[in-house]
Amino acid sequence: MATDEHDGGTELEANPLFSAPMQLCRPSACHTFLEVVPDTLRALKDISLPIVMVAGVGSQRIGKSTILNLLHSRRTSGFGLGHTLDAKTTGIWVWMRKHPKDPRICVCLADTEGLDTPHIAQSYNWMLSSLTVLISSVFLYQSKSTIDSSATDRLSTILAVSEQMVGNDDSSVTTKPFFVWVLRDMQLQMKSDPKTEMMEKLETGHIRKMKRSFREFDCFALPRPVDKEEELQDVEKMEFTALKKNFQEEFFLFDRFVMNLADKAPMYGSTVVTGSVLGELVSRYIDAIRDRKGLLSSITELPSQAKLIAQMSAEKALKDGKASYNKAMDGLMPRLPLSLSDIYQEHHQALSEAEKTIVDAAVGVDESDMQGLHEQLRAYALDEQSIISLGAHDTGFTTERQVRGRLLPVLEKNKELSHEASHKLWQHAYAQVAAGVQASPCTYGSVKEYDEAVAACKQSVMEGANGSGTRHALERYLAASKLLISDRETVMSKMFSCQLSAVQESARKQVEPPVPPPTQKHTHTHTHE
Ligand SMILES: Nc1nc2c(ncn2[C@@H]2O[C@H](COP(=O)(O)OP(=O)(O)OP(=O)(O)O)[C@@H](O)[C@H]2O)c(=O)[nH]1
Ligand SMILES: [Mg+2]
Repeated sequence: MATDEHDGGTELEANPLFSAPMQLCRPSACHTFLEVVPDTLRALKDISLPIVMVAGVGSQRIGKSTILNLLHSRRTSGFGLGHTLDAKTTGIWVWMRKHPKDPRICVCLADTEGLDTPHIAQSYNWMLSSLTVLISSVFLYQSKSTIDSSATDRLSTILAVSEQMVGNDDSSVTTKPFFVWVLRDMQLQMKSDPKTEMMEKLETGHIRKMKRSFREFDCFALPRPVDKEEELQDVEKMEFTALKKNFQEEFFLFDRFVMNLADKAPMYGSTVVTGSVLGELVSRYIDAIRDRKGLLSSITELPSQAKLIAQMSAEKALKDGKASYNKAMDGLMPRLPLSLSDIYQEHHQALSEAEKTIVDAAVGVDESDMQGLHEQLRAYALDEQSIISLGAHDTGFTTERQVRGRLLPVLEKNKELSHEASHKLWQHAYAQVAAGVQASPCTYGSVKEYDEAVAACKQSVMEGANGSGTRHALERYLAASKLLISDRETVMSKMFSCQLSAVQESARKQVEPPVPPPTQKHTHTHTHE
């Protein structure tokens, strides 16, 4: 082992995690929850090099610890021995080694408790393996000889629980793990390559879920390490070289394959995963299991795997449905202002897309729960009462106050933009009429003339706004326009004062005697008197 400071040799050699496996998490006293082991967290904190975790998960007593021991140091002993009176692995154990090709990377072999121990609660197993998915870079899922439906269903549950553990925390590990299905005790010749066989056995729903949780997946088959049944009991006492030749050969390939996958440290946000980051992650996920209300905390009460999957799937489907609706509404914002009926149509379209999303995402959800999901989605977008009100007043905005739901901010923005647009449009068109009102003498000979000018102006503006979102807003704007009322009053008062002066004039004429016409000078020319 290199001991220079540069590759962390001295630091690593002194670290207890390199000399023997240590338990990272252990079961709580009642074996229903997990808790971290403080000594291991302390030892982890001293590792400042990037850590790549290679974890083995699967049924009990199928050789998980053995294979991880071989990956660590070609020895059959290590994990599952010497550190506990019970030979079986409980919780998660970790054991570090340097990467064979890059000594600046620590490969952390993680051994986990078997998944189908009879007296252990299913929920405990799901938590344990889901936690392992979240902290590992290479996830070795092991089963005996075949890929059967119970193993695929169990994997599906594990992935669903791990999605719950992450929740909406987008600062979780950004590099997804690589999934390897390891078939143990493979005796038969496979029809095609293991990955193809695996993909054929997996249902579309499983593959979809795996794609969300893993960066890639593959399958590897390993033969039995020894021939005779009785020899199996002693595998852990045997040297690697004493195991069957074909096992040794396949193991070499497996080892190379795994170490190639483990040559890059995962990232946690923008930080590389070191010992302290790993410790922090483990603690955080365990806290999430213990503290999170809702579905995760009810895992322990759920009667069956199918029920759990259905509940998780329903929750995820609703979340996806809401996201789909939100996306459509966000896309609508730059197109505002629109008429209310256009918005309502877009809302309907978005809702039906979101409902399709829910149908696609909800797996194993029964019909009544499905109906509940659709109702929740509709209430989220726009509550029932508002839909009725909106339908009745399709052209007005009088019902906005009754609207609740995700549509509300769209309507509010639309109202604001419509108002602004209407204001500008009308100001421009009305400018000439307004000038006429202010002119002295008033351009309009009567209020009727003014009303006709306003009506013509309204019509031209309405024609211009026809089909656009401003039309209804414009109508409302004009109906409520104080400017028009005050201008009309101005015209009226001008008319009134004109008429008044006319009346006064005529009255004055009646009271005062008519001014006699100027007398004419007559020149009488008497020709003959
Ligand atoms: N059939 C079979 N048995 C194996 C294999 N490797 C080891 N064993 C034997 O299976 C028994 C259990 O081995 P472990 O490596 O402790 O298995 P495990 O899966 O870690 O067991 P748990 O921790 O109890 O879940 C031991 O007796 C091993 O000798 C294998 O590839 N095939
Ligand atoms: Mg074990």
